[in-house]
Parts: sequence; structure tokens; C-alpha cells
Amino acid sequence: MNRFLMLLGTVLLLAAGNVAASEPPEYTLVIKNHRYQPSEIRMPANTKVRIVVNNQDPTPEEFESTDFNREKLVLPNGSATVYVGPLRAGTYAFFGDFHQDTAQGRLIVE
Ligand SMILES: [Cu+2]
Repeated sequence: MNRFLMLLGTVLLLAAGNVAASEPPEYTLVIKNHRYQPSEIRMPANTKVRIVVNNQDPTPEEFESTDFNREKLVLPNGSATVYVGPLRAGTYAFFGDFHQDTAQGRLIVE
């Protein structure tokens, strides 16, 4: 019985490890004064990631990219989660659709 429990424990640990490994890496982008902070995110190539966009402005913004084809509304003082990738190595621009003159950023995928 002890050996069975040890085996079971090992199996559960391995399963937990797999779950952790499949969680996409997370990055946080803050929108403040209609700018992205940071304005650049470095992320690994060929990997799906999760970007949490946190809008600290009192106005709505739309996180948007034509380079990696995403568009997501972020409410005033709200957050939105965007899944991006897997992408090949390169530089991909994103912007805030409602404040394109200032809200500009890019993903550096490497
Ligand atoms: Cu848009």
C-alpha cells in the first residue's frame, strides 16, 4: 500500500508539473495617459503567451494589432486578457485604436 501511495503521489506530481508547464507565460501592459507601459515586451518565439492589458485611464481603449491580428476593448479602469502567438521571431507592432498618436508599442519576439 505504501508503494502504491508513493507511486500515486509521483503520478500526481508529474501531472501538476505538466499543468504548470502548459500555462502560457503572462505579461502585463499598463495603459496610462494613453500610452503603453512598457512600450516593448520581449517574449519567446513559437510560444503562446497571455497579455493582461490594464487600462488605468478614465477612457476606454482598444488594444489592437494588425501585425498579429488582435483587437480587444479595454474598459476605463478595467483589464482585458489577450492570448498571442505562437509567433515567429520578429517585431510586431500594436497600438491603442482610440489614441493612436500616443498609444504605440511592439512585441520583440526572439
Ligand atoms: Cu479597432
